[in-house]
Amino acid sequence: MNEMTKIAATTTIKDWETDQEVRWCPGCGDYAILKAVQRTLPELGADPANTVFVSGIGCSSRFPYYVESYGFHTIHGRAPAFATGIKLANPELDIWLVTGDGDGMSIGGNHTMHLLRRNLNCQVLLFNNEIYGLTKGQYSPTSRQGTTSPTTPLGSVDRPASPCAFALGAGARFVARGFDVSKELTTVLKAAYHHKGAAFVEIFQNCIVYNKDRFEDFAAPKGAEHAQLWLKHGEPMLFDRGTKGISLCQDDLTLKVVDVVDGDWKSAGVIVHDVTNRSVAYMLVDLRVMPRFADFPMALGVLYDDPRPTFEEVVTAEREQASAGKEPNLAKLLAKGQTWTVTEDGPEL
Ligand SMILES: Cc1ncc(C[n+]2csc(CCOP(=O)(O)OP(=O)(O)O)c2C)c(N)n1
Ligand code: SF4
Repeated sequence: MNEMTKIAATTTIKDWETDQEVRWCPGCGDYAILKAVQRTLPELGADPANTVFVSGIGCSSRFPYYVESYGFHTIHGRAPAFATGIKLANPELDIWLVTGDGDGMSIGGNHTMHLLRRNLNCQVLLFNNEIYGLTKGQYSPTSRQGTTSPTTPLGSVDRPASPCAFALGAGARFVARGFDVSKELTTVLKAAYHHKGAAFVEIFQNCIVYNKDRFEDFAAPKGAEHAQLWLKHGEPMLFDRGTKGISLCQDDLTLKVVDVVDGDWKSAGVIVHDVTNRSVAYMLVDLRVMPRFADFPMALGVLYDDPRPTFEEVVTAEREQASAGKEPNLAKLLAKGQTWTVTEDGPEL
């Protein structure tokens, strides 16, 4: 988000739709995410002329074609490098980076890490379908152990990476989660936009062709009440229609599920969600994802939000300080340090 776009533009969902033919498989979760983004942008007062979608390579990375704004469909895993250049060249632009679990965690894992630790002011939407969709279903860094695919015919043996744990470890100051067909996704996207700095959002996305219904155990409407923990800052961590909550076990300092009787969550020891609590965020990202916490609900919504100065602010301030009171002099700059003249006999130092 940037300050300029606070002068709200008036748009409708139609203004964010392009004339491009959408080339995702019928039933792909990417459609729902696209709609959620196109619904969110008018509500944010975002301006298409001031918005840039940047992506790498993958099915998810086709996103910029389908949003009526500026867009860059770049090189595999390298969207963070382009986003950094764009933002430094014009810090007033709103940057949305769209990537996949392969694009952002595999070939681009290093670039994602540096964007997050530098805290470039942009929204990073990582569509996690736990597979390489575009290249026909090879396993990815987020695929669960035992995933059979063309590259792991006997089942994958390596443990999966957790995008949110990775983001926290890389120093992200905003970490959130949602899933493709969730009604709450727009709320999550808005929170990401309003965070000043790199806002990392993992969006679970159904690749209906190569990894169908991977997230049904918590994303399906049936049973959602015990499988989803929607976090809200300042509110107790309750789920299952308020009959269960999350508390901290004092003995081993891990989270545990407790029963809440007659709505008395305080007596049950349920924790109040504080988005600035980084230690708790580290624990929340593991729920349901790590085998030890498999019986917990999936932590969704804004897990962590604690802003710090952004990369472009610090870079701009440093440049201004270094150049304060100095007249630009290109000739002097070129003649600075060692110079030599190249003659037919070689350089003359
Ligand atoms: C340098 C390079 N290496 C490999 C590829 C092949 N490739 C294209 S997309 C992709 C993975 C995409 O997976 P993901 O980011 O999860 O996106 P999805 O298609 O699932 O949305 C790979 C390996 C490539 N295009 N360029
Ligand atoms: S291959 Fe999977 S991720 Fe790609 S468009 Fe088809 S359903 Fe979507």
